[in-house]
Amino acid sequence: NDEEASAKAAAASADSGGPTIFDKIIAKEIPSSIVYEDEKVLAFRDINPQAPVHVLVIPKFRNGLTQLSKAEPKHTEILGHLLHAAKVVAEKEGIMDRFRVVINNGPGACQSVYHLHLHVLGGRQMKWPPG
Ligand code: IU
Repeated sequence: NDEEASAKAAAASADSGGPTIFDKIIAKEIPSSIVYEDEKVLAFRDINPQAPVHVLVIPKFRNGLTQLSKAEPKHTEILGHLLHAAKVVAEKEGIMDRFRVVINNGPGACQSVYHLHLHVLGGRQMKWPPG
């Protein structure tokens, strides 16, 4: 709803380049519900799901990728790995033929955590265009 959307927009902040809560999730200092993990990426359930399936896929080593707009040629391998992991998540969650992958970039797109992450969403009819 609108109230939730504006709360999320207000929570959106700028890129400080500092550590984020995802570092603690990767270090398992904060528990998360892990869906998939390998040496490069971690996929875990979003704490505030926007669909029956809402999983975040993140690089374990941020390496400057606070947001997609910071991507450089050195990041192409991890970017591909993240997208492949999103597919694996969709497969594991049983939504292979009906899922969406979203990257919010910057305050104007409601990015709130500055550690690159893919949202994998599904398990309900998705609307287009997204809000
Ligand atoms: P965004 O694209 O930066 O807005 O997405 C950040 C997501 O991280 C958002 O969907 C939050 O619900 C989610 N999240 C989380 O899963 N666990 C946390 O501890 C925090 C945020 I803070």
